Amino acid sequence: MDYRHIRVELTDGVQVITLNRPEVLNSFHLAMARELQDALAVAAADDAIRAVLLTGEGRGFCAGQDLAAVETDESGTPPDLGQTVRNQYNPIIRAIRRLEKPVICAVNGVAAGAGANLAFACDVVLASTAASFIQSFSRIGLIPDSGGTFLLPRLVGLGRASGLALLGDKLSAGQAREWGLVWETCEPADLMTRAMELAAALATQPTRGFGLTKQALNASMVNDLDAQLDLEADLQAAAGRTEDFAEGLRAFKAKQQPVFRGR
Ligand code: T3D
Repeated sequence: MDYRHIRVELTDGVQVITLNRPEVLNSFHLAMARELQDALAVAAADDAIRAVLLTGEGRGFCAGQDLAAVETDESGTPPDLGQTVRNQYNPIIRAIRRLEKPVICAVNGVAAGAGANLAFACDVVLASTAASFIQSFSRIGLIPDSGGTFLLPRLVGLGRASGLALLGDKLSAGQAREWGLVWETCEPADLMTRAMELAAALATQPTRGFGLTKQALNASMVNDLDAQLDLEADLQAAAGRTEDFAEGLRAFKAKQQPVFRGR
């Protein structure tokens, strides 16, 4: 696919995806959503890609739905927002959570609405000190989508999730870090260097093991302890059959650095 609204580059095993509609703070219309869906499908299929780094061009990360692209018609028929959510956002959130490779998000500026929840769906979130997060849905009469009502209570607890969703207040990068929504904050000028360093390091690690870890963490959000213990046993059995585990064990015994190939 030719990308017009995102940029995609492969460097050191890292697929860097940059949302690229800076004039509207990288808000989503259908075409940009389709391109991001395609890039994530490529990431899943291409063994040369061992980590994904998602960021935004310009002063914003992503302002959620492009509100200018929401169709209204003169007869007063309301737009079918359910269709937008099903076609645009749900496939992206599912793809990120199901991708058996780490997804790092470098939040370079404001992340609002679906843009905030897109960031929170990623595995490791870095944020510039200039970044902020807003569940702006309530400001226009909508509900948090893109996994927000699932992930936020699990990430920050019901009280904070309710406050964020109902009040729609801007959360600074520092506050988001204190609340555990962000792994690390850095100066704006350092964000991409730090994010790339982290993503490139993850891309040299046991990718299959990461994929299995993501499966376990996803399932932990709905399983009880018994089910999760059983799943851990199954997934550990699969991890034990990977070439990377054999390499990790060999290197440990030989007191050498392992060379993981993601197999
Ligand atoms: O189909 C469906 O709608 C269902 C799915 C919903 C998912 C959602 O994400 S709903 C939530 C949609 N997003 C928002 O409500 C956020 C709207 N934007 C803002 O509240 C503010 O722009 C920000 C708080 C994010 C940033 O404020 P600020 O002051 O830093 O920037 P700005 O001046 O408001 O925006 C800069 C430009 O981007 C501006 O255009 P202009 O005036 O320079 O030509 C603004 O109109 C444009 N822009 C920002 N956000 C959006 C947008 N254009 C279209 N859609 C946007 N979401």
